[in-house]
Parts: sequence; structure tokens; C-alpha cells
Amino acid sequence: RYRSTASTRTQSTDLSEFQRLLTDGKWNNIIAVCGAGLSAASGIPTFRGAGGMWRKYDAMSLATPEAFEENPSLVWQFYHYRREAARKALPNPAHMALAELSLPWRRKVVAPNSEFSIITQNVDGLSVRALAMTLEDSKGNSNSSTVNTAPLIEMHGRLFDVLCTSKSCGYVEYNTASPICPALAAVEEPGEDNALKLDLDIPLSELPRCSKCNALARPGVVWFGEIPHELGRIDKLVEAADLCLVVGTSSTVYPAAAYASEVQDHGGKVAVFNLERSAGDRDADFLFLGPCEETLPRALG
Ligand code: BV8
Ligand code: ZN
Repeated sequence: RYRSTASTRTQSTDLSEFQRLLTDGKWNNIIAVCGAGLSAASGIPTFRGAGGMWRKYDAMSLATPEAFEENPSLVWQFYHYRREAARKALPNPAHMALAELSLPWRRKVVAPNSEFSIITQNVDGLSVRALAMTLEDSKGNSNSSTVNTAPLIEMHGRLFDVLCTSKSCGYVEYNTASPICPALAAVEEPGEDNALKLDLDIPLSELPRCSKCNALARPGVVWFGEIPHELGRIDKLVEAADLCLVVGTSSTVYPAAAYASEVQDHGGKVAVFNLERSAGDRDADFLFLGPCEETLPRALG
């Protein structure tokens, strides 16, 4: 799809203009497409950035069914490390700003008469925790059991979901145990440069097993080459969106990386929140460079 470089579109970097457009009730369906940069301030290293956890191991080499097939011990050490990082992490102000927008009464003030959905590529569960914390805080507004908060779709799965690899069983368990199995307790903390030191050779029998049939279990995340969750639901949200917030993602992994341009193709607007330039941000209608834990709360304030 050719997009003219001298596009007629002007690009704004004015957060208060953006905020005004929100409160003017200009948008009907807002989606937020989020990536690892959303959780950076929570201490979870991004995939590719400076603290990129995958420096020592190429992203594509570990998060694949082939890698798990070939070396489940190495892949489980990697996910154990990610589980531990996620368990210790806390949602940051960017997660909270998105969670607040998920509450109908907050959205009435911040972005009147709009619907909102969060589509996250992250598997750390921090957006879910942020929503729970926000609901807890706002107990006064209504009893949280009846609040229909905005959809939150974890399209690449969840670190704390554990799946059975046996086709005849397919049991899925939400498991936050630390460590998930005794053998993984020996996984070293990453070195000072955050490079992963993964070299235990854990026998299959000591890796996480399905608690129903004892077959080998795997992390409940979507690997490269596997199909992301809820694509049909996401496509409908993207089609209906007239504003797409792109938060903390290099926009390099598909199909998530295509959503912003799909919104623009049907006349919607795109606002990118990123620490640095990222793929496709040249075409964004709004570009807010800086830490999203600062820019997003101001934009959605
Ligand atoms: C699929 C779970 C078929 C696992 C993940 C060639 C062309 C197009 C596509 C492909 C292709 N070759 C292969 C494909 C398909 C492939 C793909 O896109 N590959 C890429 C690499 C080319 N995609 C797939 O395989 C997907 N499946 O295509 O199935 C299909 C599809 C549809 C219909 C039918 C069939 C499955 C992809 C899912 C892979 N699993 N995660 C795990 O986490 O271990 S992806 C994983 O990496 C993350 O979930 C995330 O999505 C991605 C990393 O991206 P980011 O989140 O953007 O993180 P990154 O570090 O790259 O960037 C961080 C950003 O934050 C930076 O921009 C940085 O500046 C910014 N930042 C940092 N700090 C801050 C900040 N911003 C703001 N504030 C800060 N403080
Ligand atoms: Zn099983």
C-alpha cells in the first residue's frame, strides 16, 4: 500500500491538543495497541530495546514451537525468567491510565460517548492487574462486579497460562507458582547487563508437567508462526476504530503491527506513544515521543 511521503496529513505533537480532542467527544471507538514499551517502566525489559532481554538469544529463536520442540529446557528457562520478572513487576502509570479509560464513568469525563478497547501484545498480565487495581480503587463508584469495563485482549497469550502439550488432553491452567517446578529454581538471575544466562539442561521429566495427564506442559503464549488469540474480535474492533493509540511497540510483529494503518485506511486517526521513532510513526496523526508512563497519563488525564 503506497502512502505518499508528502502526505497531506499533518503530524501533531501537542498533548494538550490531543487531550482536548478527546474531551470534545470527537471519537466514538478508541483502541489501544500495546507492546513491551508499556511495561518497560515496570522493570520488564523490552524485546529489542537497550535492556532487550533477548540480546543473547534472538527473539525469533526462542519464542517458536520449533525451539520448544528442540530444547524445551532452554525455552522453559526463558519463560521462567519472564514469569519471575512479571510476578515481581507492578503496573506503572501508563497501565493505570489505560485501565482508567476502561471504566465507563472515567471515560465519560476523559473521552465522552466513546467505546474503548485494549489490545495488548504483552504476556505479562500487568494490564489485567492494573484494571483490577483501578476497579478496587473505584469501589465507591459502583459495585465492581457489575461494571462492564472495556475489553482487554491479550492477543499473544499469557505467561501464567500453562498448556498441556498432549492433543488428547489440552488442559489449560492459570499457574503463578514460583518456580513453576523445582528444577527451574536453579535458573540464574540475569547478569548485570540483563543478558540471560540460560544453560541448565533440565531433563524432560523435571520440566513443568500437565497437572491432569502429566504430559509435558508449555507456556500459554502465542509463539511466532502460531495464530494470535481473538483475531476475529480484534478485527471488528480495528474496523470500527476511529482512533488508534499505539503504545510502546516497535510495530514489527504482525498482525498487530498492521492495525494502526488499517484504522487510517478507513479514515481513523493514529496517535503513537513511544520512547523513540518506530515503524510507521511517520504516518501517525499524533506522535508523542517520550516515556509512555509520562506521556500517556497526560494525554488521557
Ligand atoms: C502469525 C509472545 C499467522 C511470546 C510474541 C514477514 C512479514 C510479516 C509477518 C511475518 C513475516 N515473517 C513471519 C511473520 C509472522 C510473524 C511476524 O510478524 N514476524 C515478524 C518478526 C516479521 N508473526 C507471527 O508469527 C504471528 N502469527 O502471523 O500467524 C497468521 C496470522 C493471522 C492469521 C492467520 C495466520 C504471531 C506473533 C506472536 C509472537 N509472540 N509474544 C513471548 O512474549 O515470548 S511477539 C513478542 O514480540 C511480543 O509479544 C511483542 O508482540 C513482540 C515484541 O514487540 P514489541 O512489543 O513492540 O517490543 P519491542 O521490544 O520490539 O519494542 C518495544 C518498543 O517500546 C520500542 O519501540 C521502544 O522504543 C518502546 N519503548 C521502550 N520503552 C518505552 C517505550 N515506549 C514508550 N515508553 C517507554 N518507557
Ligand atoms: Zn494434559
